[in-house]
Amino acid sequence: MNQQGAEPARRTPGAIKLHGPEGFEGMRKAGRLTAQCLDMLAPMVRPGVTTEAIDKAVFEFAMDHKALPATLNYHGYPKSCCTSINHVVCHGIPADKPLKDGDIVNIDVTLIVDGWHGDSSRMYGVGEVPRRAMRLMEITYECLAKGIAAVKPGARTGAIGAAIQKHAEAERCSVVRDFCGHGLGQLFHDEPNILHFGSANDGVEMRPGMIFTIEPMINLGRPHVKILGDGWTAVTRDRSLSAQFEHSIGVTEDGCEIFTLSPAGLFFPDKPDHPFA
Ligand code: HM4
Ligand code: CO
Repeated sequence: MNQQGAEPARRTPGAIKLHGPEGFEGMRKAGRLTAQCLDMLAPMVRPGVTTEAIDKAVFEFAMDHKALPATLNYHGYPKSCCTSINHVVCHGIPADKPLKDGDIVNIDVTLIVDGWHGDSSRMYGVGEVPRRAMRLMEITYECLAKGIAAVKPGARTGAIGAAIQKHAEAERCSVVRDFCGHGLGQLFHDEPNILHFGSANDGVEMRPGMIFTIEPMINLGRPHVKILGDGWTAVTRDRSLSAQFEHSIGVTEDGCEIFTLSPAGLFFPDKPDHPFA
């Protein structure tokens, strides 16, 4: 599509695509549907529900809306979403184990709509959530908000990571180093890498038309992770709780556009006063 459009995606010397209005329009549709899918899951996330049932709901939502779940068969990944519970950092595989009262779970969905990828994840509390878990979710949400606030043309991508790390560590939490945000559009994972830590001088200069995710993973304990024997599930080495929030965004002339805002205001309903709750 971007080969024939009036304003095709251009390539910079750093090989990072700069998308035009067609790309932004494609991302709005994909991002909105992904957000609606995550909204649809909110009332499902309660004690006794299996992550397999959540996965099935994501698959059926995609089919009902002429979309494809990007993770399904991606490098052998077997499911339509990732469900990462408690000390699982990311890429948890939906299974037949039921959610239990007090769990916190990240659900990460990427839907492909007309070739464009909308990628977002949120935290959901299951029943009554302990105060320290609630606090971790709040801090992680704030880390994403601060990362997004650092997006503007002329600044470097490192400004995003610096803002996130500063807030996480001020709250005595740690930033996972092993996974990062990524460029996306007609590809699921593209350049640039968006680190969630580091210095404002790191990375590449942001330019209008760049599209990427910001998806900080924040731990209550140490930052180190290990991958389980299934080859996917990343867990904290110290088994401390981990949380993650993710939006897909596009850099504009004066800041950024968030493609995956919740139409129902359910991105993080526990903080309804926040910028994109
Ligand atoms: S694969 N989720 N995520 N996540 N991958 C199945 C479910 C998945 C990822 C992923 C965050 C950042 C980067 C990536 C990635 C290659 C190297 C193949 C492009 O896979 O960069 O994959
Ligand atoms: Co991923």
